[in-house]
Amino acid sequence: MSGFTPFPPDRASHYRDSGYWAGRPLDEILQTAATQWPDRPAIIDDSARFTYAELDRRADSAAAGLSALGIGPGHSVLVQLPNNCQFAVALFGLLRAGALPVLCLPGHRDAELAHFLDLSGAVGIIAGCDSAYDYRAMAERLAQRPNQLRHIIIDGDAGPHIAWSRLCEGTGSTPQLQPDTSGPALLLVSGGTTGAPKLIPRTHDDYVYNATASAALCRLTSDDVYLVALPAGHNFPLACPGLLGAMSVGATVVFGRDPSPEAAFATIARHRVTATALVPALARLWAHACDWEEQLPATLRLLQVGGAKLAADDAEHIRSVLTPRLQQVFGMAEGLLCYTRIGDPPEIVDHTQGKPLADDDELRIVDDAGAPVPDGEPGELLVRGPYTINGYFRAEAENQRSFTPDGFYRSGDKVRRFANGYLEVTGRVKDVILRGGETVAALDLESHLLAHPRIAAVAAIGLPDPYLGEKICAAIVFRGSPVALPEINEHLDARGVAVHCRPDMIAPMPALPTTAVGKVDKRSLAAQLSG
Ligand code: OOB
Repeated sequence: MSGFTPFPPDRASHYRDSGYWAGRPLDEILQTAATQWPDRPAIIDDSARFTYAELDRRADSAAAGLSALGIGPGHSVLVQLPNNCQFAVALFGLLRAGALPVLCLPGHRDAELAHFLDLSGAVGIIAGCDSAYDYRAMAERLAQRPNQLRHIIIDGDAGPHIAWSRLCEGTGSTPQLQPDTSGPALLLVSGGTTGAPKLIPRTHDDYVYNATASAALCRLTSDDVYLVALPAGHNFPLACPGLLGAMSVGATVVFGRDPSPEAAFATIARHRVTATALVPALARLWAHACDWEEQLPATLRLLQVGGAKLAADDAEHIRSVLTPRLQQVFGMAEGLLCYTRIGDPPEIVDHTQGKPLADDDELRIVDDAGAPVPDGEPGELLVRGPYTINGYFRAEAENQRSFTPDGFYRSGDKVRRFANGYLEVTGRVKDVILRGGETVAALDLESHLLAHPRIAAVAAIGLPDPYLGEKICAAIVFRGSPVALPEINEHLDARGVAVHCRPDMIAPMPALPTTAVGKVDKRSLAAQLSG
């Protein structure tokens, strides 16, 4: 497939020989579950509940309907569905039809979708309906641009377009395909908060490993109930271990549409949810909500937090009020996953972002000149391994920048590695403020500010300044009325923060802008504050 960079043959044989890659198509996760546990509840949402056998049948019908439209091998299709059962039906239906799903998130809008459409050459879009946003109208706007988008498929009021429910009544035959498992199974979208979003081709081999090895590491079993709280198309709730990992062990997956503590706690209680994944901002909110919510998430035995840095104080708070079984996850759609392990002592769970999933994850931590740094020193993380991509999809220029000649992905993350192999994320290489000749790491300052009891959320960014080059602006969401800068500085003083690393100004905000998965969106924040 043009624009896809495969694993080099020597590493591919090594991953096969060492058992990382099983040569199984991604769809086999469902086939196997439907054979082994046909009557177990597979997926549940507010209005539906399917056993594995039912999900399997529906995926077959969806594949037949898609094939009848002419969608099949060589085609890609944008998927922009909310967290509900149809997400799983669409995902497996597309896989069975041999088409490549492009997993967009409900938070993506015209500019991003147009970019994904142009890059992937998608022939169709499967979109949901929502009272809060008109996804159908967005799909229509996309189709008006010059491209090859021929099929608008809507789950809900389809108007003149193809109704997903009708398509899924497909009675034609389901194609029997044998995909090349070393080729792409699906395209994820990059979560970057800088630069244009990119498409990330994940192969059958690497993604089956990603999901099943994560399920094993988290010790998921068929007794577990996993709640998809983050948008289902994101790598974290999809395959780390997420939906796919849970399905691989015959567990039950509950789709949650509303991650607010009120709604999520009720869902957890109703379905006796045992495991879920959150970004730190949500985990913080859930932990604070324990002060006022009556129904607490008592059945949780695994709370994964990742996607952005979790401050140590927050980790400790989460363990004490939500569940002692907190797991930090440092991951990326491009591949590498680091997890703290079940049974790790609190110091490790609170203060590190875990260690790599696979023994064959090769990590290089390098300085600005590309030379390896000693253990304990921060540097940029470069990685290659059995489930890390070798190139973005159709992005040659970007690939020149983002991958070394010997195939390491330059993550742009700054980390330090301890002697025991665990990592601490210390920031993004580029997330620094250049203030009067000093380089200030934004994440460092943010962690200190978050420790203030009246600060609910914070982002430190540099704003242009005629004297300093950049001045430090802390955008802060306060609990209650804003706290003035002098008092904030006293707090930083008490924590020993250097004077030149303190905010020059504070911008109190009702909420911080976020990306589609709920991470702070600094690009849009900077535009907002400098405009
Ligand atoms: C996950 O994936 P993406 O692709 O949305 O974002 C990846 C980036 C990383 O490169 C890093 O900058 C940041 O998000 N990140 C973290 C982090 N986990 C991710 N930064 C600090 N601490 C962490 N624990 O975000 C993702 C994918 C799979 C599992 C978990 C998260």
